[in-house]
Amino acid sequence: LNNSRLSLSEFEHGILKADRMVLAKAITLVESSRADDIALATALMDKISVSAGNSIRIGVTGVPGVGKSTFIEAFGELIIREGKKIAVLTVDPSSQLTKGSILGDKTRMENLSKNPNAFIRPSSSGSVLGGVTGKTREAILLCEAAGFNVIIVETVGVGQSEVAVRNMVDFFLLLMLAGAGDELQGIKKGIMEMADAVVITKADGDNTKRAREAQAEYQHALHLFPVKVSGWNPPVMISSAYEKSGIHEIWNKILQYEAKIKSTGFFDHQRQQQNQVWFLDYFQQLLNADFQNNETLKKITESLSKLVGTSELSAFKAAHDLMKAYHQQIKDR
Ligand SMILES: Nc1nc2c(ncn2[C@@H]2O[C@H](COP(=O)(O)OP(=O)(O)OP(=O)(O)O)[C@@H](O)[C@H]2O)c(=O)[nH]1
Ligand SMILES: [Mg+2]
Repeated sequence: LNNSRLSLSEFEHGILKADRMVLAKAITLVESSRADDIALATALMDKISVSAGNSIRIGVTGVPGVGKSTFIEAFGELIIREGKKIAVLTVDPSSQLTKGSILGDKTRMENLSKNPNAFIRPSSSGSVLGGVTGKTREAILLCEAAGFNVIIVETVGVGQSEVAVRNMVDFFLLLMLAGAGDELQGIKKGIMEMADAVVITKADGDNTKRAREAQAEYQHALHLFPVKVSGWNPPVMISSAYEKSGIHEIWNKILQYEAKIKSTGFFDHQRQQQNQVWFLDYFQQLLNADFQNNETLKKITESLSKLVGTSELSAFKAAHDLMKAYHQQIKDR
């Protein structure tokens, strides 16, 4: 199985049978930029789409070291005991440059990764295409088709990746540290506004009192934000992944949220909107790839760029010339 390429139906049936090896290979396939892989991946995504969607998608973010991985491990163990199957996908915007903390993440979720009802997969943003989140959306659908009904997307809170992740989940959880300075620890107001819940982590030992104080503070801060379109009031909770406290309460809140937005229709509405965003995003990627894979256009781009560099041509005119060349290439196909 390892070296042979799977056929479309082998992929499809393996995924529907919840074969984790096939699932892992399918995610690798959708991440590939080889032309024949893209064709197969497209056919596969089309096939499995009808079996996807049956899950709650939860985004987890927070500054490095806030305790995301440790929390997800404790959270995952709890909800597996409740009979769920959990997939954890990590989006690491730094991994393109530094290969990120992917290995660290795996070892930190050691227990969870051994559990047959869990699937942990760092997403590779190694390719130029797909932006910070790579093929995370495809991975979500593949995991759902394989029967994982709780999907966690972990991303590190350094900026650009949060908005992308917010646009692919139903519920967005922001983890925060107590007493790390009240300047919202570099977490921008915009990110707090996106949160459906805030959790103060590491509420154990000496830190418990500070965690409670931070809880009150942030709850107050959240009250000042405009009412959410979902009609949901984001709570601030405290938790210790070490003592496994507060985890159950967080899961109950998520269930409460899910019930509420399903009854109002916001759940479906949000997913439909996200699909529309995805469609346009993906089309942008295809356009970029179409352009970048053309050798003639590459050469024209280089020579125009030189002329712009020496001020022989304005950037504006050069861009329009390049567009004309692109249209010509399409005609000549
Ligand atoms: N006291 C205490 N420490 C914790 C708790 N959870 C995590 N930590 C510690 O905090 C550090 C960071 O935890 P991680 O779970 O790796 O944090 P992270 O947010 O995933 O970090 P990155 O993946 O690097 O962004 C580790 O040393 C953990 O042992 C907790 O509940 N209580
Ligand atoms: Mg982590």
